[in-house]
Amino acid sequence: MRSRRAVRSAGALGLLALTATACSGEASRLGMPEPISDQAERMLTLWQGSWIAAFAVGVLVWGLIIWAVLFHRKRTEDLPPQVRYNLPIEILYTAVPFVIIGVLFFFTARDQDYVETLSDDPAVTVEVTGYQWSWQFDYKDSPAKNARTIATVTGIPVDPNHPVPGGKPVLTVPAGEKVRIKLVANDVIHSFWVPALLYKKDLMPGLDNEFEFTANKTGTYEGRCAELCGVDHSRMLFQLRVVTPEQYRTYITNAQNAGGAQ
Ligand SMILES: [Cu+2]
Repeated sequence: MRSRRAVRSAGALGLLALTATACSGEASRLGMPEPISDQAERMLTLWQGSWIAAFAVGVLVWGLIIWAVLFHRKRTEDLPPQVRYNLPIEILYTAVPFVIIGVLFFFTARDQDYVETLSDDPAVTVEVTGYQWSWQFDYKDSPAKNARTIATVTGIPVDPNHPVPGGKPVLTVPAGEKVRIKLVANDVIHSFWVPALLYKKDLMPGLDNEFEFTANKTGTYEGRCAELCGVDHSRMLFQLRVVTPEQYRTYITNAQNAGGAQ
């Protein structure tokens, strides 16, 4: 009787810890950075939901183990009743994992669809070219293939141990507007990664990758190449700067006045 109570309070404690974790900001992100786009928020929710599902399965399994340890210990030298199989239980533990996989698959497919959706008319299109070992950001007047470049930012490799202020190329985008990122590589495979977007995508020679996001927090966020692309891979640093739409228009106008390049 006492051990049954112990199991119950252990379970309650576990649930309490889980709830407390889920309610306190940073811990509730379970290792993810603070999301700064609509798409990133969706990714975070998927991540948290997957962990809750995993914890639920974990609690059930730990509970069964503890129950077996406490209530089915060896008490005598007699063999316990030998049973071959229990059909309902066999069916249950074959079917339940499929149900779990089905649920995880459903939410993953739904959210991947949302995150990978491309609109017909993004407010801003930037062609991002990765090269050994930096980035070029070409602001385009439309997402079309033959679009005109209206401004360009070309980066140089950064010393990751001694980054100088202003040394990283900056990708400037407006908050609250759809931004299309077209990913281009002409030498080797790179990967565009801004941790705060909770997203990364490869830049592959000969393959035109693209994605969209809508930033919802202004600020400056670090970005880097996430594909080992050669000896100076670690120098492929950049920054994503999210500004207000007004600041963005001013930025682009100034860049255009400066000859479309800076
Ligand atoms: Cu790279």
